[in-house]
Amino acid sequence: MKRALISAYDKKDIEILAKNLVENGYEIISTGNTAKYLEKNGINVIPVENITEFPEILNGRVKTLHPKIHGGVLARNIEKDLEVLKKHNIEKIDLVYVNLYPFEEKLKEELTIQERIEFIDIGGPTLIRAAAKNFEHTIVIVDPEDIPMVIEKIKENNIDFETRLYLASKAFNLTAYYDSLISNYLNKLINKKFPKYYTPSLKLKNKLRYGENPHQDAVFYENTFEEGFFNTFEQLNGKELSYNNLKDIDVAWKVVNEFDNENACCAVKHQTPCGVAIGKDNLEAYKKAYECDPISIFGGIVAFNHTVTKETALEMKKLFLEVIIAPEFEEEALETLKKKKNLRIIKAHKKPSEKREFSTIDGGVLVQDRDTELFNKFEVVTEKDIDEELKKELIFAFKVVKHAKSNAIVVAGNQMATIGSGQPNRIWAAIDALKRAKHPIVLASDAFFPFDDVVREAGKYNIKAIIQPGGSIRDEDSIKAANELGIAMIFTKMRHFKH
Ligand code: 93A
Repeated sequence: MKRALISAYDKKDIEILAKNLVENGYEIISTGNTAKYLEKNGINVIPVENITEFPEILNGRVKTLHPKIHGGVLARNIEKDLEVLKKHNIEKIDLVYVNLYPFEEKLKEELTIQERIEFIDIGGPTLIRAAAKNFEHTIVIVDPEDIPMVIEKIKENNIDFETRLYLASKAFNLTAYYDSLISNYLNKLINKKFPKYYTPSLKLKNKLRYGENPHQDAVFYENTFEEGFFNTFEQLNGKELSYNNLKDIDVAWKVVNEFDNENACCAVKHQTPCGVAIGKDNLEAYKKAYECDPISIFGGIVAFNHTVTKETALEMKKLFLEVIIAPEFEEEALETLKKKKNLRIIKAHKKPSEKREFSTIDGGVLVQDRDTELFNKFEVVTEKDIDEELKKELIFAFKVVKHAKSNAIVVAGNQMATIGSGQPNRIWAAIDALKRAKHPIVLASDAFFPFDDVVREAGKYNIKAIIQPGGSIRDEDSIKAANELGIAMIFTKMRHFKH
């Protein structure tokens, strides 16, 4: 007779498993509540205590941690091991089904450390790992979705090597994830920024149609330890979000969150803002963002930091947009936009919260703090000074240039940003932004000027003030050029490269 051990916090489908196992010649061993549940469903169960001849102790902290259990799980079906079992009066356990204490769910509840750690399962992962290590001799199931497949194979008496390996791989995948949650929780308590091992808790959310391009496969893993993407963003309408949508939403939402009290609108194309503006209301902000660059916004992603009104919705309807993001939508605005069946409408519930950023390179992952600051200083370095109006434009432009791909130059005026970005040198970005700007009043640069060329180019467009980090060995050249041209210049002493 074969034996199966079933120990499940979530009892979903275990009666189906147990019933089928019994029909196929298995005896069932179970822990306290699992045994009660199965017996209520008319299944005969051997309580673990009967095997261990030891009661559950320490409020259930020790239930299955016993050689009579683990000997049975870890023994191979080879003569040597079976003799040992016999000698110690242990019976082989051929199948293990475990569903762990819900540590992940409990992270979302308000609990003390002491209450939380009670949901760290010890015996469950130990059973899973033991069975998975011994996968050639002990079947391990950790996912209720695998129950029908395993039952079928047991019926056919055909639990082959590949199936066993697949189940073992899922088992260790689960325990690694489970431990990552515990590790991240404890790490958060001690506030260690970069622990020795990188153990993100990422759970497969969905398969994407494709990656950046149709020939690249892609999926989305959600960070379940942190807030999670879909806790922040709720999709109210439209086609499934694509790989590129997800990345663009991230940028657009970060840009508008640079502004709190003002009505900001940001259009993003290919992960770079292509129009950003502040308006007296939502509609004006949108119209101005559109005007910044009426070409690139086509097929773009548009974000707001305030409620989208009906008027704005009607205006946006005229254009083909991929995604619209806002914290709120007026009822009529939503109705208007929903007429476009494919248009993805995203309601954002929270401000950006992730404190770190990750990027991959061949052979590793780079982790850094997210760039949440703006400047260290705000120092006028020229003969010419600025007034409040210019200061407003400069800060606006600098907030935008931070989010544009380097080398980035933003030319702004009338609270509208024209963005030159992604150039391997600064002057091309400057020429591009200056040429296209509707109101060239101020210029912002994400990093210092190695030469005076950008200042001289700005002079051609009567730029009144420039904001840049400063710190080049040739800063004096740029200051001299600004003085000659009557341009005011601010040093911020903070660079904002974004690659
Ligand atoms: O407290 S434990 O870490 N100690 C154990 O020895 C043990 N063995 C199984 N938790 C243990 N389990 C877990 O109990 C299982 O992973 C499962 O989640 C739960 C099932 O308990 P019950 O059958 O009483 O509902």
